[in-house]
Amino acid sequence: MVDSVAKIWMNGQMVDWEDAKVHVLTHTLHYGLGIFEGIRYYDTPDGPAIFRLTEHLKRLYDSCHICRIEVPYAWDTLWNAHLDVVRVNGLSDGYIRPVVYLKDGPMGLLVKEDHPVGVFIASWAWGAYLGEEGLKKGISAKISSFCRNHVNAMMSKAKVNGAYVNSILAKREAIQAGYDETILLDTEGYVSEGSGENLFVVSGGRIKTTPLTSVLAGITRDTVMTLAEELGHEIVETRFTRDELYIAEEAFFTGTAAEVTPIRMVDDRTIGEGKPGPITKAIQDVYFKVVKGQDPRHRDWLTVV
Ligand code: PPE
Repeated sequence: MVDSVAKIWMNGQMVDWEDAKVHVLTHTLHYGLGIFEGIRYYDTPDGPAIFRLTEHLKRLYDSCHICRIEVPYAWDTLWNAHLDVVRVNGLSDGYIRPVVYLKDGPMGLLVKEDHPVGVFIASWAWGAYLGEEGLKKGISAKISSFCRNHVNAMMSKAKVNGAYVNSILAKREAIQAGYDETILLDTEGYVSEGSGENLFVVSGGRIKTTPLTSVLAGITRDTVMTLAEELGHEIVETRFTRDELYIAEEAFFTGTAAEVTPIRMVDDRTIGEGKPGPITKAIQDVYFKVVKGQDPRHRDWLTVV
């Protein structure tokens, strides 16, 4: 269970945690068309600060645009609601989960423009996504027998609720087999991403990441690309194969939940020396300094609550 906090913002009001409910005929529950985001806030010297709220909110609206869902609230309303959720719950750091969902309305697959749309913004405390030890020592991953959703079967730029069935199938398979996380290939067989993370490798001294085709345009991915360039590294967005991953010097996942998590093993092949490599460690280190407001750069990424 998620540890409860006091309040959830739901359709314009702050409601008590136990009262934040939807009807069983909520359309999104039946068919999965809905949009969500995952945002973290961190304890900084100036108090809790939300990391890259602008970019997350933009992706929320963009995802809705892709799926032709009209968000019934203005940008400023949702912006302030995120801040209010953090304030009212009083945690110093945590995770925020806005969801835009199709309410109960006409059933069936013909979703009309006037289908009622709801929005809620929940938050909870969420520690290291792949475990504290994983963050420090790296995790193991298994290439999935499931492919990442094909780009013309599911919109990869939209964070659609239903798209995550693909992630859940892959993740469960990997955990069942004794690994910490899964890595999906795209439908052409190239490395795509984790169940909820983008993927980077250090290969021949260069940092590579999957281009924005089959993957979500991760905000952490973008953050890490910026920070790595500032550390003097060149980043190449290019396709690579699973065997290139096997012989990479380093590999790591990025994501709001996963932050920067080193990968120490893929399909029982040790990556590099089987522990976080120097480039991964340097990026991880600067990432945590930036999100926690301990680095003078990129203060514009932080919204102090
Ligand atoms: N790919 C996928 C498929 C994905 O779900 C995420 C985020 C990312 C890449 C990284 O995106 P970003 O957070 O903008 O850097 N996954 C979210 C959901 C995780 C969950 O288990 O729930 C997250 O990290 O918040």
